[in-house]
Amino acid sequence: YQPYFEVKSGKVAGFESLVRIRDINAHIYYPKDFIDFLENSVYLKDFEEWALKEISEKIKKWQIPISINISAKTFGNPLFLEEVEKYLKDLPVSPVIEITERLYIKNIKTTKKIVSNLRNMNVKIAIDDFGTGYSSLSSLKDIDADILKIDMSFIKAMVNDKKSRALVKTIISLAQALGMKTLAEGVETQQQKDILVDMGVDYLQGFLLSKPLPEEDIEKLIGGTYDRLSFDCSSFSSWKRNKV
Ligand code: G
Ligand code: MN
Repeated sequence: YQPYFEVKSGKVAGFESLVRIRDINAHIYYPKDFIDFLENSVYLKDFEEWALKEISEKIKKWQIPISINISAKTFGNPLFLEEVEKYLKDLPVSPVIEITERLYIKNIKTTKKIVSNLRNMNVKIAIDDFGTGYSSLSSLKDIDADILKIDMSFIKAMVNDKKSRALVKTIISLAQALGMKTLAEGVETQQQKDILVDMGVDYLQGFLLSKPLPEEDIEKLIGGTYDRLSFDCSSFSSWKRNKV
């Protein structure tokens, strides 16, 4: 679970759930090592059902929004909406489903219908990797989402490149004008953070603030010290180093 932070309050606003496999030798496998296999295997359905159930339980337990990344293959499957209804509908705190901009734009009519169904179940929508691969500005008006996640490549490039900076600034203003929140992905340096805060981004996520954490660490954090999950009073990473 990787925390993301609200700039206005400086506090953690939610977690993005990320899957890792730990084998018996404690070796960690990342999605890039297994996602293609999984998506084309008979295990996909069980895996997804497990993931949705897990998120639902954690949201109820931790009382904080949790995002889940959904692949194109799953998103297009008619059973997907049924499973979301079973596990994520009308939770006390809204879950967030992340889909890539690519997927959204590729099949805009179908996607819009599914998204509207999801939103009726009180599920929020975030657009992942926003800005990559498509002419995003013209497609923005067709996207019905709660959060735009600005791709890490822009966050990296904007520090030394004026044009990238202008692009990030424009994405943020446009999103604001269209009633969407913005989240900067992959924030790794203080300089990136300062520029983004100055531009009015709503949320920050990245190694500067926190790496993804195992469930056990989140449990420890939630245990009474929630208020310290803030980048204003103490950076989350240093808090972790001192306390855990
Ligand atoms: O595509 P998506 O945004 O879902 O990818 C999230 C991935 O990005 C996770 O695997 C996470 O570990 C990684 N990640 C998160 N924050 C950072 C960061 O600050 N720098 C880098 N290089 N990777 C990050
Ligand atoms: Mn994501």
